[in-house]
Formats: sequence, structure tokens, C-alpha cells
Amino acid sequence: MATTADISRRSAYHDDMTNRDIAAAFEQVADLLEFQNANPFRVRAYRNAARRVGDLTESAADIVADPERELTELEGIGKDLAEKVEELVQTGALHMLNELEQEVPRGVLALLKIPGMGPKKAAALHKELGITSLETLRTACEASQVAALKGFGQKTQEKILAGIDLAAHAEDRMVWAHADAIVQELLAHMRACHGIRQMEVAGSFRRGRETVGDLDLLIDADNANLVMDHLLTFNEIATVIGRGDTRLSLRLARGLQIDLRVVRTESFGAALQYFTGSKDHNVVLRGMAKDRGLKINEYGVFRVAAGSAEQGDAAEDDDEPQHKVESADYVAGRTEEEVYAALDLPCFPPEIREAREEFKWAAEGELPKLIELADLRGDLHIHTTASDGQASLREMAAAAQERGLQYIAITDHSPRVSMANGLSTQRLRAQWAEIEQLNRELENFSVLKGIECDILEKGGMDLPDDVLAEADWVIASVHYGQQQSRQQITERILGALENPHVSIIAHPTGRLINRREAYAVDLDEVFSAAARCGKMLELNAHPTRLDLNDVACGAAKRHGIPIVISSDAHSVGGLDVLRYGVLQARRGGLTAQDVANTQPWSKLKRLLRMK
Ligand code: DGT
Ligand code: CA
Ligand code: CA
Ligand code: ZN
Repeated sequence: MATTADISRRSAYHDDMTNRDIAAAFEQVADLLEFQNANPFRVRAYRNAARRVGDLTESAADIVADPERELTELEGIGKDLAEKVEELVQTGALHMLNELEQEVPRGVLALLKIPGMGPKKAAALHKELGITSLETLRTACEASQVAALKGFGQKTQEKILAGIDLAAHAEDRMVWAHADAIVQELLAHMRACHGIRQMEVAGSFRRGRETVGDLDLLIDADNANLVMDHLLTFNEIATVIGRGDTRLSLRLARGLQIDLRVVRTESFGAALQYFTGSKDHNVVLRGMAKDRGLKINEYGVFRVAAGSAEQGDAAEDDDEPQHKVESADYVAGRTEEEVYAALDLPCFPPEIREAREEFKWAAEGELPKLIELADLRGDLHIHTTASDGQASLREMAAAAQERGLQYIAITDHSPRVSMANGLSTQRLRAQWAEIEQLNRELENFSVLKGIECDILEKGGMDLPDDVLAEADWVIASVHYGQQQSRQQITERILGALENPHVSIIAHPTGRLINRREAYAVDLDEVFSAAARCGKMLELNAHPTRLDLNDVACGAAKRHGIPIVISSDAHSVGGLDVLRYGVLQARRGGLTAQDVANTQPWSKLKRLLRMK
């Protein structure tokens, strides 16, 4: 994430202000306001703004620069927000952010990530001891300066010291696949507990977000204490954050936080709906309920008696078990289906509950039937020992066949990727001869002659056209020169799309979750060119790539571009990541029709307007 310092340094070339920079600035405003105990609605407004800008597939800076266009023509961008974006793009800074930063020093915000540290305590540490970061706080604790402060003491100091490491890692959200491994262990552990009727992990995990902040575990049982005690016997628990009558929060040694809530059967569906979120989706739902004289919360859907004063949202009361389900006003809550049905809505697949387009789709009766793993028939991005893979051509083909696929493309690297033993023309032709031989032996399965050909730094493909022309499937990738300007990288990719032999662009933005930001690329231009040239785009299913992401998949679909979900497997086990790609595709609202490798190869080939 760009820091504000980065943003202000960039003021000289503010045309380069990316949507991500703008979103980061709004996030920072929200953090600072929160630190000052500002009105939560105001804080939320800035978080929403960050999300909206972050979700745009067009560059906000480009629109500002275009005299023919207005930012307000974009969905969810109002006049006030548009003005702030313009200010950022035109001046490279945001006046109100600068002012807030004068009031709250940077680094102090990180202190809030320490469990139990509120804005008041953090402010005291800053004022009394000049603490400006987690590191200076650690030093102060080690010198016993914190214990000597009024209102702190030895115990608090020890707690703070223990919390500093946690806070330092609190920034990283866990990739979904990693969280999934923990969830499977967790569920297996909880299944051994008596008296559990239903159990589900809700939240961002259930929505299949590429990363998750924490796990929201819901359990339907009568004896909450029994369930909570059992959870506490799960191995590798690092800290108990809090325990109430029906809820327990803890952190695992691997860093992940678990929020357990034990609920009643009558409320399980309502709780599952509520805690699956997203928050924005729930906000819309609450509004729709209100319009119908209903009230929806984590306990159920209730009829609001005409003329009765609106009660506080049950969700805001922390540990008060509310037995509203016994009231005559209870309408629904046992299942999610029943909760949505009470509002005349379909039970949205969790992956699309992001308040993007799902309510519009529902209103028009056009909820997409999202793609499923079983829809995939082929995998078109696979490496072997010929370049940097760990299994041979025959091993990969056999493993893919075992997994029920009907075809694969072998796509080893081109010569430019010398570190990965990229294939020369000669070695490539030898591999293709081997593939032809293999195809003569195989039944009901095809291996395609492919290549993952680098897009050179100076533009152009890493192999001659006459070689590419012989391939069944040509992937074009940017691996080098990722620091180039947006214009350079975009032109390189456009050049590849215009090459008649190229079938697809792999991992189109190059991002690696938690490790490397996307390179600068104008995705909108890429979409237009791909659509114009009849090319496909990859959704790389590797759990730290997931590139294109959900929003970009949706945008590509609107351009009519077929998406291909590929494993990019470098080993037999690497073939199993396709399911993460499918999850991301579902979040993008893709159906089996939108994904080209749900088709048999003969049909997919016809889709390619190449050659
Ligand atoms: P995460 O954990 O950051 O990856 O994202 P979520 O979506 O799992 O968020 P989390 O764990 O804070 O809360 C779980 C769900 O609970 C969230 O998706 C919606 C619901 N929820 C939590 N707080 C609120 C709230 O203040 N208002 C509404 N409407 N829903 C909330
Ligand atoms: Ca969560
Ligand atoms: Ca949570
Ligand atoms: Zn690859």
C-alpha cells in the first residue's frame, strides 16, 4: 500500500496517481479520523470511498484528465468524493489528509493494532513518552518506562509487550487457501464436540475472498460453555482475546483470529446471513427490510409493529443473549433461504454478496448461475521438467487425466526466462514431437502443443512468429521489466494481443498477494484490445496470484472476453489449485459460459479467431 509520504512525493507526476494511491489516501483519512474518535459514519464514508475507487477498472486520473468526462458518471462516486479525487490527481495531495496528519503523527496508528490499546492510551503514550511506532514502544517497554506511566503499570506493560509482535503482523491478511487449511483442521476438531447441531465458517472466508482478516465460526448448540471449552482445546492457540456467555475470540499461533459465536437453532440462518456479510451487502438488506416494515439482524427477521419506536440494532449489543426469537414478531431465521425469502430475495451465493450488482441481478431475475469446479474440462497452463516444472510431460498428462480433465496444454517457458531453463526453438520442437507421440498413445485425452512466451522488455514476443504459428496454444506473459511505466507495459501487452498467434495473456497484472503489487497497466485498454483482437485472458488460479481478480473478471466479462482458469502447475499437486480460481471467478459473477475451458477443446479452438 502506498504511504502518504509516497503520495506527496509523487506530486510532480500526479498523472501517475493510480486508483490504489487514491484509495490508500482515503483509507488513511479513515484511520486518522478513527484515531480522533470521529463520527463513525464519517469514518465509514471514507472507507467506502476507498473501496469504490479501488474497485474501478478505469483509471480515475485518466477521467479527471479527460475534458469530455466527469468522475460522477461512475457508479457510487458523488460530487464530494469526485472533488477529493480531483484534488488528489491535480495536486498530488489531499488538504484534509495533511491537516489530519499534523494532528496525529504517523506510526501512532499502528499502536491501535495492539490488543487492548485504544485511542486514549495510544495518545497518552505518544504525549508522555514520545512513542511514534511499535518499535519505539518496544524499547520503552523494555526500559520499563511504560510501567512507570500513570494509568499503565507493570501488568499493562507486559500485555503491551506481548501484543507488539501480533500488531506487527496484524497488517497481513491471510491468503484464502492457507486459511482453508486451518478451517479444515478447525472443523475436524470441533466435530468431536458433543451437542453441535450445525456449524459453519461465515465471513470473508465463506465469501471466498482472496484473503481473510479473521474467521467467523458459527455453531448451533444449546450449551455454549461446552462448545467454547472444546474450542480452547484446539492446538496452537496463542491468546484468548475475550470470552462472553456465547462468544469467544482467540488468536492462533499462526496469527489468525477466530471469532466463535454460539447461536440458537431459530437464529442460525439469520446469524449465518449476518456474519457472512459483506457489511455493505447487509446494509442494503437492512434498508430493504425496513421498506417492508421488517427488521433484520443476526437473530432473525422480525415484524416491526406499526407506530412502535425503532429499537436499537441487536447487533450493537455485545454479549446480551436476546431471546427475541420467542416473540410473536419473529418471521424467519432458521435458514438463510428463509431469511432472504422473507425479503422476496433469492439466497445469493456468498461469493457475490458484495453490494456490487447482486441486488440488480435479483431484481431483474438474472442472478447468474455461477461456474463450478466440475464445469472445467481442461487446463491450459502447465509446466514440465523441460523448463522449471517438477514432473515430466507424461506425469502431468496422467495426473490431469486422473483428475477428470479432458485436455491440457503444455506451456513451458520461452528462452528469455533462462533462470527457468526456457526452451529454445529447437528444444520446443523436440517437445512438440514428444507430445504428438503421446497423443497417439492416449485415448479420450489431448495434450496441446503450447508455450508460455515472454513479452520482451522492448516489446515483441520472445520466439519467432513462424514457431508460434505451429503451436496450438500461445500464452503471452510479462515476467521482466515489471517496473516500467504504465504506458510501456500497456503497449507491450497490446502488442502481444495484436500478434495473430497469441491466444491469451497470462496473469495479466502480475500481482502476488502480500508480496508484490500489480505492475502498472491500463486494464481498460487491455480489455478493449483483447475484445477487438478476439483474445482470451487468464485467471491464474495459484492462490497467491488469483490474477485477474474478481472485479477485473467481471469487467472482462462485460467486454465479452472469454476467461480461462488455469493452474500454472509446476508439479502434479499444482493441478489442484483450480478450485481457488473457480472461487475467484464466482466472485466475479462468471458462469460456465464465461469461462472458455469449460468447453471441449474442439469448441474452444473455434473460439480463437487466430490464424
Ligand atoms: P475480514 O474478516 O476482514 O476478512 O472480513 P469479514 O467480512 O469476515 O468481516 P468481519 O469478520 O469483520 O465481520 C464478519 C461479518 O459480520 C461481516 O462480513 C458482516 C457482519 N458485520 C460485522 N460487523 C458489522 C456491522 O457493523 N454492520 C453490519 N451490517 N454487518 C456487520
Ligand atoms: Ca472475518
Ligand atoms: Ca470477525
Ligand atoms: Zn507459467
